Amino acid sequence: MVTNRTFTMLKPDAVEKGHIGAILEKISVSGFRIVAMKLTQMTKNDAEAFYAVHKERPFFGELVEYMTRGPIVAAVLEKENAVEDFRTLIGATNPADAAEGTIRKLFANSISENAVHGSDSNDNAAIEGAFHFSGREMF
Ligand code: IDP
Ligand code: MG
Repeated sequence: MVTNRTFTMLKPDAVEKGHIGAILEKISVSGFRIVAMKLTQMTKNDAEAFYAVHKERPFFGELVEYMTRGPIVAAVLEKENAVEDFRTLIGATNPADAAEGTIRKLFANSISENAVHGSDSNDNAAIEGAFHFSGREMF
């Protein structure tokens, strides 16, 4: 069993709707330890760089607009099997397809505004965590 880290963002829609506390509670009771966390807002450049892998997708402009419109909560989380277990906890990209009890099922309204981000691999978790936090901000 390997303890590892993932990276998450509580996206602008979740923050706007006042869901920070409820989502952090789900994360905490699911066994994730908070390694780093802050309220921050991405610039257009930040969002274009963070989501560069999607730059050819038709929804890229909408995604950048959404992710920059207000503050997010960025966090690094630690748990055994963190990346995969966190993806299970958040549910499918489209909340309509997300399993009952998942964060997206509970708190998201649409495939575009889906409340929360979760890294898709250990390598991307490290890259995304380092995008938002310096080493001295991780505990
Ligand atoms: P993920 O967040 O579940 O990993 P990705 O395919 O990596 O999903 O997409 C990144 C983000 O882009 C999604 O979380 C969502 O906010 C947005 N997105 C994905 N697919 C669509 C779409 O078909 N229309 C609009 N926005 C989308
Ligand atoms: Mg993804």
